[in-house]
Amino acid sequence: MLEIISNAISYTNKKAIISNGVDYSYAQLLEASEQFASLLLETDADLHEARIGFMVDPGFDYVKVQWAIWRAGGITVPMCLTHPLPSLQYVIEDTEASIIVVSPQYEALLKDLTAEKNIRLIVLGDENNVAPKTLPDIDAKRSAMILYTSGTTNKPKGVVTTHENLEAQISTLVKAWEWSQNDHTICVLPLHHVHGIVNVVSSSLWSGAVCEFINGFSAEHIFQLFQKGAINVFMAVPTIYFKLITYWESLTEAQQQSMTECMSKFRLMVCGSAALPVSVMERWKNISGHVLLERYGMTEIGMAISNPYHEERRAGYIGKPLEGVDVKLVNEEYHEVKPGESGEILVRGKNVFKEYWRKPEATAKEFTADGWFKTGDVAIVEDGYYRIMGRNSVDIIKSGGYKISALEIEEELRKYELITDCAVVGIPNDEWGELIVSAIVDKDENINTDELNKWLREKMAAYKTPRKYLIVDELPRNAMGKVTKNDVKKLFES
Ligand code: MCA
Ligand code: AMP
Repeated sequence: MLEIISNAISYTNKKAIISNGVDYSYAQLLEASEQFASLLLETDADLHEARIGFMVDPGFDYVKVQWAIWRAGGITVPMCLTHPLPSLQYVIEDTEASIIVVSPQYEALLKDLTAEKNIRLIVLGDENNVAPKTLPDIDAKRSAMILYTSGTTNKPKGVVTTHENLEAQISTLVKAWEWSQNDHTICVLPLHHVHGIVNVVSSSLWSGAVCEFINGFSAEHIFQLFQKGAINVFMAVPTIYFKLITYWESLTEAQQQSMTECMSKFRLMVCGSAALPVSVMERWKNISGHVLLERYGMTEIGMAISNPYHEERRAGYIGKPLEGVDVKLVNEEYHEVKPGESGEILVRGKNVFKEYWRKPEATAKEFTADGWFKTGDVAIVEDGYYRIMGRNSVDIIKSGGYKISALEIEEELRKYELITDCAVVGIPNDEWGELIVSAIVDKDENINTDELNKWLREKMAAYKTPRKYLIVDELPRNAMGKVTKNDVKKLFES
């Protein structure tokens, strides 16, 4: 039996989830996911790794559907709730999803597409009651989840993780950060990425803890829930801590004091997905009394490096390799660097994903001959602590904790009639980490960038669209004619 399910059986009467103000026990989660698994199966005994897309709001229903897919032998394909139709269609077509499950408000968006492609569409709330079936026994080596991640190719790739990968990723964190049944966390992150799915929801439910949900980010709502006094574990990206600090600063002195007091009782506060600026870490310590625990991860590997739970959490560093995760730094020839030298982070272990979905060449390219995964991130080790120095590719941007491919945005922009050429880069920004910006060549000089952005938002998620445009006569290029992205960044400095 899958470990997350057998664990849940041992907590049956405990509270598992709070969503929309309603409490749900582990027993309810087990029963509802068994029932839904039976519905997914219809007359089959096993979904045999069919890809099941789902677009379900964070909360009890999300976990019910996720566990049901796993228990019925399918692969979960969580879809982003804010993606426009073309991005969703890409995921649905690429995975060849055979069933799509949606919260009612997403039905209209996907109805025509699913009908046209003959995909079974299940709208939550409309499902018929079916008799519980005997569920298949799932081998941990089977594929469990596909998440889409942007990389150095223009279209996002599906990252396939097995149950064994997920179990390794979760159990390592549960041990390192000492999750227990007494914990109560809140999920404020989107649930189509590892941070929310593995670090928050799965780790808490694996441990018998309570996972509370809010739908969409709101600093005010988060602080209101903190003040109830039950939440003791919090995880977020640097942008969220930045936004919480800004909100806290807008409160009266009495409100600030009361917030500070309630946060001082927390057990743990973690930050990751992008570099945590030392200034944010220090301001948060003044506000909450907590030294944020910064850790480093990636969709393909879950978490790999983390500051310690008990020992020093060093500002500006991502910490030390987690138990069960092998890490080394290498030079361009993939030879290990000397101590004190910087190199690309390579990772090996049960946490490392199985493959990019139906992309054997891309998969092979990202691994060394002896099985180490190439992260593309460059780091250095100082006193045993890893520090991120940068990334191998300028075409990868991290904004608000989201990984975004400059190439994907450029490809879309070039389809806009009035654009002759363009170059997308990320420029440093205190709040977002990096801000996406684009230089565009507009021969006729009549591009209205508001119109352009409106057009782009119909094609891709709002968080992927440039915040600023600069119209230029030509893009900076080197002698070979290649656009020099560092010079494009400089254009925005001036
Ligand atoms: C939203 N906006 C952005 C971004 N996101 N602008 C720049 N960069 C972004 N990433 C813009 C919207 O377009 C909108 O602009 C305005 O901000 C408000 O949008 P809204 O959606 O309301 O934003 P928000 O709700 O304030 O969201 C901010 C957020 C969100 C909560 C920080 O970006 C977020 O949830 N980020 C977390 C992503 C995450 O989970 N990453 C983990 C990946 P306008 O008003 O003009 O429309 S997993 C990972 O990285 C690995 C495994 C790891 O290590 O964890
Ligand atoms: P994703 O593919 O969305 O999972 O993003 C993974 C990337 O996020 C990594 O390759 C890093 O570049 C970045 N990242 C995650 N955590 C950190 C961190 N603590 N500091 C700096 N970069 C990070």
